[in-house]
Amino acid sequence: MSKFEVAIIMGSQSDWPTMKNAAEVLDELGISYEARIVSAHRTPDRMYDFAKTAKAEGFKIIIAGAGGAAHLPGMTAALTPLPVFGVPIESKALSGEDSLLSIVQMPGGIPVGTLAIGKAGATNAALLAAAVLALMNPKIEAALDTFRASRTAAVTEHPIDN
Ligand code: RP5
Repeated sequence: MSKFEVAIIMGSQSDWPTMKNAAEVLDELGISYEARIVSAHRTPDRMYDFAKTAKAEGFKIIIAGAGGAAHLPGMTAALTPLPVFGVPIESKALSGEDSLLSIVQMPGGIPVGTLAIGKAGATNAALLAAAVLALMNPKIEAALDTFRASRTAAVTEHPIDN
């Protein structure tokens, strides 16, 4: 069994600056994860092997980031019963709209929970994963409550000059 609760997968090393934001949130919440580069196009066999064994390995949730013709989240979702949250990477050519539409427009029956383009999406994918895990884990529930309370407390009532 994997000692990791969440798998963060991405299509390329170039996705890591975005996906790192998911990793940082999971770190802050004390949720174990493993980050892997798994490309639907360049390493399809690796993608297949990962997705087919992810549940048996003990992962509970997969966060998948990809850009451009972003097939990784959908193909992964087709191969595993685990929940898959997709993060559209902000591509250079089309600013991530290509990634977003590639990930979000899944056919009925194979869901990918699609987040926002870029950093916000990666951050929120981790928070969504935490919210699901919190249903079964009181420690994660408490960590998520603390995280949310700290973000609320950080919002000043009135704007200030920076
Ligand atoms: C996708 O192609 C990756 O997810 C990445 O966002 C995009 C570009 O990859 P690189 O050419 O930077 O490796 O598969």
